[in-house]
Amino acid sequence: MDASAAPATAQRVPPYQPYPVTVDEYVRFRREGFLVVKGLVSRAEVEELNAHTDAIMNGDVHVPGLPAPDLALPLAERHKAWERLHMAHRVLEVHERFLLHPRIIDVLEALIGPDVLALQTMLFFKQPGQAGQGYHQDAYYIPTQPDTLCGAWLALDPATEENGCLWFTVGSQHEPIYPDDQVDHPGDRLLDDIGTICNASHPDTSKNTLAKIAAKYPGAEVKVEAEPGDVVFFGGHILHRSHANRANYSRRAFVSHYCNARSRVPWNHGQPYAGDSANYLHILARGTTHLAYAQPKFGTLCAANAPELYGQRIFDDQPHSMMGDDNGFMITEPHGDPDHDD
Ligand SMILES: O=C(O)CCC(=O)C(=O)O
Repeated sequence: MDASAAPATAQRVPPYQPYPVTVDEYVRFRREGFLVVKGLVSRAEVEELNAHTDAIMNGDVHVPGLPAPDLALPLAERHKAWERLHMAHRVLEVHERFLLHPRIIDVLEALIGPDVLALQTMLFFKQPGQAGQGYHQDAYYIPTQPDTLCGAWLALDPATEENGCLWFTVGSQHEPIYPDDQVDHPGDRLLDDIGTICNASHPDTSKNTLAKIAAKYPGAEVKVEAEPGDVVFFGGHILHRSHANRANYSRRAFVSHYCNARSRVPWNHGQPYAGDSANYLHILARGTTHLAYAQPKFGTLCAANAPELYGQRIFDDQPHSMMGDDNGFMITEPHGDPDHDD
């Protein structure tokens, strides 16, 4: 075929080996509340993100909207100034590319899809001595309605107990979202007996009263050590935390959050938005939706701008669900079979 006749998107598609999610992985995600996919992102890609992270800390890359680091400070001191960077996918191409990484979205498609909306990015620098994050539930911070939030935590350095890896309280994924009375937080207040918490995310368990909820699951907290390129997926309700970095090496991670693209999202990282939901500001990563969505600012290929690749690829006039097939893989299945959908 004459290359000039190829569709524009086909010419731009990077080499991409899809990640097929098994039914067993889906079940583990539901049973444990989290799922580790080893080596989902290549070492070369991790190195690119690490070089970018170093360049930010050294002042070689400027993050629009943030002051440049104080170059008068010694390097080690300067590095301590960076803890985490939020929502940089709106200003830096590389963050958008990792937010929409097709293999990460393959897994999300199976776990919470098939329609996936990309909401948020955080780059954790976690240099030696930097603090961890105490018990919290992510859906407390990022509400989605229906609640379909899922995090994807990409290890950029080896994450160990010593440098502050993630810990999950298995079983707590079934807990509601606890409201905080001190900050007028909604939580799952419709539950009569829910009670309230305070100081979510505080590392001190005598102040962070989610520790009392964690205590309902004795012996169920598991540490998740990870290698660069491993991705940890976790739902919005599971109690999790990380401890301070006590090592002399960094524990960097790139963390993104997503929901099913058919959930309403009354959230724009604390920034204003028009109307009753901010879906129109978040990017459609996979599938389709009847709700609004944004285009990626830097043109990373995804369902929003390349529906023929990442959208509803077959029977596009029919709704789809994720289902297990006879070979033990999660697949996208259209509805509309008269034998089943009466
Ligand atoms: O990476 C960490 O230390 C904490 C990350 C976390 O808890 C989150 O992204 O919800």
